[in-house]
Amino acid sequence: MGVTARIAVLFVIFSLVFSYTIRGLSPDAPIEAYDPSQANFTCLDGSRTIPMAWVNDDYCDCPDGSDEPGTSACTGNLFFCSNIGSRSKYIHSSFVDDGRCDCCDGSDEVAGLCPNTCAEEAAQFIAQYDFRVKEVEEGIAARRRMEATVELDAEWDQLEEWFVLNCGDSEETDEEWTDSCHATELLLEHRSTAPSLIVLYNTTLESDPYTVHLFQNASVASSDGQRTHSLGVFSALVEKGSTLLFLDGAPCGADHGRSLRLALTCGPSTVVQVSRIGTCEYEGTLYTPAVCDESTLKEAQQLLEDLIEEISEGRLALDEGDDGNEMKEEGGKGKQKEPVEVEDIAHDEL
Ligand SMILES: [Ca+2]
Ligand SMILES: [Ca+2]
Repeated sequence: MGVTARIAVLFVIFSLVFSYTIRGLSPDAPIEAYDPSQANFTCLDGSRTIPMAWVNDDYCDCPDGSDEPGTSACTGNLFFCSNIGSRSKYIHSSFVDDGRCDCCDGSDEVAGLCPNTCAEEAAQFIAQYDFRVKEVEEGIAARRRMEATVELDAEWDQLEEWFVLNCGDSEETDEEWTDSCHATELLLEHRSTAPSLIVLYNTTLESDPYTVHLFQNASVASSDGQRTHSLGVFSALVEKGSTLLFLDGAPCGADHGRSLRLALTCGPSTVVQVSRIGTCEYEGTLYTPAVCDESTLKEAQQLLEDLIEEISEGRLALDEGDDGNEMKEEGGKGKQKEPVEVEDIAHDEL
């Protein structure tokens, strides 16, 4: 046997012996700790050493849950879906072996239950990301059309004049300021960074049951439509001017009023989406061409490129025979433990 052939044989043996994957194990976890050729496994928090056969045996042995990356035995664990050919992701361990397909590669359920839908999922992701690129391109074109028809500088000058006339020096009259003065000052601070924002001033947008009067206030109609509750007055532009904060709306809890965070996002037209995320908290997105620029487009293009790269790398790995589930049989439900002699180890009571 020639040297090359010997190296090839050794490589195959090496691959067979040392190439293993553990069901549900995060790529960030130390895979060597789970080497099935070892007799024992030490919980990653160092608290216990157990037989290797107790890894992914559907019984929670380690206080940190590290012996069960691929079953639902330890509450609070995250299960890693390799999803080769699409995007990898984590799911809560309670979704493992629950009879529903959560990973596109089917790795969260017993073999054969879930068809591999990663190719279809990847195609959907690419279509979504590609759609976003086109949306941003349309947004930039819309912003340019808008700038061609609206005298932005004149609008800003007019607002500045109104501010000087009605609000005066903020240092002296701060407490007497109206909400409009405060809002206008905040908006004026963004004249140079986001010149198109001026077109949104005083715009009223509706998204049933919400009404947002940009840079002024926001409200929500009651379910019977008979009343409206304030979601707050415009109070701040945060996160480098990318989020509008409306605070001190109608009371709804013991001590505080409703509030709304509205993220400004590039979109081909100006629309608002709002939803309630807590008892008194609301969150939303304001899509508008006013904030579309070349950097937004670059970001969207980069996301698409990264996605295609990730999917291609996964497909390449798949072609080379790595299906990401080599040790899947380890996590089968109801598997009985073999009696193993390990000193001072006993299963916790359920
Ligand atoms: Ca276990
Ligand atoms: Ca599942």
